[in-house]
Amino acid sequence: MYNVRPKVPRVAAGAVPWHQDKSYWPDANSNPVVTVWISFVDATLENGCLHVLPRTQTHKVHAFHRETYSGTGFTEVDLEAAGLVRDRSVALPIPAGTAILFNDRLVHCSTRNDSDHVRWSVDLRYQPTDQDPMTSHGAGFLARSRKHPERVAHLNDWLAERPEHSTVRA
Ligand SMILES: O=C(O)CCC(=O)C(=O)O
Repeated sequence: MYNVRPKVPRVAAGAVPWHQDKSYWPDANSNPVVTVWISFVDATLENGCLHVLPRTQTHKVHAFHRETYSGTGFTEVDLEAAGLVRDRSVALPIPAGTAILFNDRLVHCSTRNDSDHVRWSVDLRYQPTDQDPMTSHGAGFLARSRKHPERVAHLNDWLAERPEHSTVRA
């Protein structure tokens, strides 16, 4: 599934709080998803680029709640309760057309857009074909390798190499 995001200037709900993408899927430990986040404009500190907490991509799912201040109901990790340190975060400003890839464990956020233009981006999410297509989040698409269209990744192919996706929560 995917989202196209027009992050409009000076709207508080444009800021996305610290979260792991996994928190958006109820079957949180058996549906590995990789996000490909592509900015259509230069993503900057001013217009609300992504920020990440390095090395959290190997964590299990942290406790989270739905925030109530933006009107959007984003999921949010309480960094302190999770033992995470905001000061270790890294901002990822990138030129237009650049892609950032991360897994569904990486703790990340984006700040609000304080520029005078829309920060357009798309986040494409890829998962094994035998997993829940998550239709409640919109229509998805089937991606195949052009070189090896016969190859299909199943959940067990993913799990074999990714201990962080075991069924135990953090
Ligand atoms: O585009 C943004 O500002 C946030 C994107 C995000 O958090 C995500 O794709 O999971």
